[in-house]
Amino acid sequence: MHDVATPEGLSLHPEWIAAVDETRLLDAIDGAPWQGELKRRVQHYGWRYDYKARAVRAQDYLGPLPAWSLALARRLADPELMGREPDQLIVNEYTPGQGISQHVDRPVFGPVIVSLSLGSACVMKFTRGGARGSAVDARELVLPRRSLLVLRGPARSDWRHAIPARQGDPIDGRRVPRARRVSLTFRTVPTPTR
Ligand SMILES: O=C(O)CCC(=O)C(=O)O
Repeated sequence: MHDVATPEGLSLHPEWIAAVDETRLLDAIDGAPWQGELKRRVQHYGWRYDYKARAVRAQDYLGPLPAWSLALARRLADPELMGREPDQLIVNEYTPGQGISQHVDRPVFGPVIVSLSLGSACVMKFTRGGARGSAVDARELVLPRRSLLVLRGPARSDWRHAIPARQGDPIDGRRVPRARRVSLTFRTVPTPTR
């Protein structure tokens, strides 16, 4: 049954990868070039996402996902998760104090978005409503390191998600300082924007 404390369509899978795999993934990611076009550093694989145009176009195809991500992509094809292998991956790096502003992933991406947290926990904030004076519905969820967040249905398409830009998070009644967090957000691109 859906937990009313979380948006419908959201599931969180703690310890989705082992600590040894977390270290291996971080080493592979840090061995690849980072792009610095945003406040935070990113790496794009599969398809480049144009943040200004908020689009993925046919010419933005970058090639297959990197070898270090393929075992994850295969696991994500599980019908309980994405139901097919993702073909797009954005790696985001957040140093303490960095976050991501609220957004809903663009419809150019497929119906399921997943995000794997490495290195540090953080709180993700979900909000809905607020247009034309309606009340804002807000929920907060702790994403532990090595957990997999899955967003589908209303959680993917109706709720905005954000990571507040701050140095620490309230977790289990105490303030936990953040460390460097690296997230792997896997998506599908059914048809690129023209
Ligand atoms: O860091 C995350 O877990 C979420 C990243 C995200 O929302 C995005 O890249 O659009």
